Amino acid sequence: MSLLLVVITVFLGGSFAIPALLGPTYHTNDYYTHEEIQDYLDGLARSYGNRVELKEVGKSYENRTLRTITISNGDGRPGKNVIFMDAGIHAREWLTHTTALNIINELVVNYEHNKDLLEDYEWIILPLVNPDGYTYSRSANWRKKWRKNRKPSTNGCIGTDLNRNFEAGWGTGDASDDPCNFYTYRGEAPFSEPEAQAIQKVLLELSTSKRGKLYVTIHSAAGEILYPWSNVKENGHNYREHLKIAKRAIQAMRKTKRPSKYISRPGSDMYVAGGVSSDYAYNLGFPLSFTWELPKENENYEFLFYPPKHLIRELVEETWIGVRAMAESVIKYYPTL
Ligand code: 0X9
Ligand code: ZN
Repeated sequence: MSLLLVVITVFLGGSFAIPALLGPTYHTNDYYTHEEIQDYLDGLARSYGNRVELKEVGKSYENRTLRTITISNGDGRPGKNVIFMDAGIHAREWLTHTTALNIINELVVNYEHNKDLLEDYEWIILPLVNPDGYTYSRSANWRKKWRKNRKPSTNGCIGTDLNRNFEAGWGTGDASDDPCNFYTYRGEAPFSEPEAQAIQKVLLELSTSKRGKLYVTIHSAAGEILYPWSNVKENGHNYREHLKIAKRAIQAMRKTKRPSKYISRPGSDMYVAGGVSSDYAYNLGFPLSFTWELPKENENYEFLFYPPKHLIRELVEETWIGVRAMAESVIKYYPTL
């Protein structure tokens, strides 16, 4: 090999050249910080500018930027249907944004394998709804159970449960009116919280334009795919379609090496909770709306809000198989199911 070739080979193999040439890589070896998530999104926008668009949809209480990534196949056809997903509403559910990043990675970096999902649909993903709560939950071990956002209320207690802050049966069921409640404080009023407003904004745009067909909000950890309603003990009008689609996702995941346990039912069968985002989306006219609760435990019965790092890969890969199957059945069969 000539010296020139050696130099080029070493250069291309170096840590600077590879990311610059191939774009950013998503690693499953750790939980990304809010900043690392933003860097990853920026890198995708730089490398795949024709298929990726970033949009600021709000600011968190502590002024962190909330951004969506819109993924298309770059053909420029306007008015396509949209699948909208978010993750990280609850601070301690670390696996959820990791899962969202893997979904983004599949659609953008692994585009060639997944482009059928982008033919007639765009995907909009808000990977981290609650960066303040998440950052707080990372900052010390005893803060790891934090669930709410970080905005103080008038009596000095901190945080609202963002998944009780939406205008859909606000305040009913498992929702607290006590600002000091550690888990389920509903907030001062529906949409009192900037992070819930950010999701609302996206949902409103997509329902007004009638482009929004499927909303999936990713939570953990229960191993359930929940459909409307959550705030009343009733089924949504098209619950059969919801159930069929969820079952297809679960069936697809059963084919993985070590399948997690999953069931599907209306949210209110788990427990009645008012003010949740998936009910709000359904109310607005999203025909399909799910709360996807990632698996609860693995075979060692480990608690899975923040599974051990070595399990991240197989968990996010399993979920992608389910998400793919869900999207496929929506794209192929909805609304003729
Ligand atoms: O309680 C919630 O907000 C969600 N579960 S979590 O453990 N991630 O907090 C579930 C919301 C869906 N609706 C109902 N279960 N009613
Ligand atoms: Zn949750």
